[in-house]
Amino acid sequence: MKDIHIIGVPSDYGQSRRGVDMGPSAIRYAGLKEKLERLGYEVADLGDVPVPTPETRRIEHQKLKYLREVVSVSEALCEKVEGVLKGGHTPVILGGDHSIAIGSLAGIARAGQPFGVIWFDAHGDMNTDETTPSGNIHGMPLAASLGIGHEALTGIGGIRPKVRAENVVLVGARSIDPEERELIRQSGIHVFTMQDVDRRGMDAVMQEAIRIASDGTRGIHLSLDLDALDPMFAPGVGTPVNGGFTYREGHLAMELLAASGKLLSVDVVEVNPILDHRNQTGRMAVELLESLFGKRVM
Ligand code: NNH
Ligand code: MN
Ligand code: MN
Ligand code: MN
Repeated sequence: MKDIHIIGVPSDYGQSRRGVDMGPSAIRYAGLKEKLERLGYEVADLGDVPVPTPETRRIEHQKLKYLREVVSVSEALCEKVEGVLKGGHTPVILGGDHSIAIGSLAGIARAGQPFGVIWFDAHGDMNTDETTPSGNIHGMPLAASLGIGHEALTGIGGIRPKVRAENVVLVGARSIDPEERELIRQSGIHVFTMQDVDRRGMDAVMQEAIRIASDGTRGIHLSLDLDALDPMFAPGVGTPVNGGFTYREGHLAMELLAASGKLLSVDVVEVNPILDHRNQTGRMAVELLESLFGKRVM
């Protein structure tokens, strides 16, 4: 059993609501380290990647808000993740908004290729500076990792693309922007919408997702946006969308990934304690991670 190394990334530069920078604290406070230790792992918390203070920064580019800060945080995270993987450990990366995944995937790519990605999200995160309706970079990290979009984002870590479209699976989608939809089609990634989950069931969808993401790769990175879950179970997110995964669907997906033995690394993003109710979403994140790392009933 590989050791787990926790890395916090208290950055909210990828979107416009403050609070998601407190995500790492909320997830730690919900007992992450102890609960993973109880499953039998050696767990080291490496602390946080340095993030500049938002009150000292301004938006320079309306279609790529806080580009400079997102790039600097991503470069720092990339280096950490690369080191943890090269040391033979499993990185558990705590966001922060989803823009931080650019750094996660860059670090994984530097540590060894190819790898697959399962992207759990209500959204596509496949916008670029040319298609974004918001200018928020948290709507762009999957595109950037596939080499699509502004070169300052696609070039992080020096490898472009980080991941091949044929090994990328988006699960839980239910809010895609019009031009983003076109980019998703052209990219060739696999998409399982909520309707697919409704019709085929989470078991079949995840078996297929795991097969696609592990086909010819050395393992799977899970990028877990808490807004994939229904807001009933994860209210503390900046952009909630109705009609998401139930509590059990979320856990079943994690349990199936655990059983696959293919997990390389995980990032858990978009937990916003200011919008949460008594850390319900932080606790949800920890419970999902327990299932992902093998917690079982019997
Ligand atoms: N697609 C929208 C945008 O680009 C919303 C993205 N929001 C997310 N993504 N939370 O996961 O701004
Ligand atoms: Mn950090
Ligand atoms: Mn996302
Ligand atoms: Mn999302």
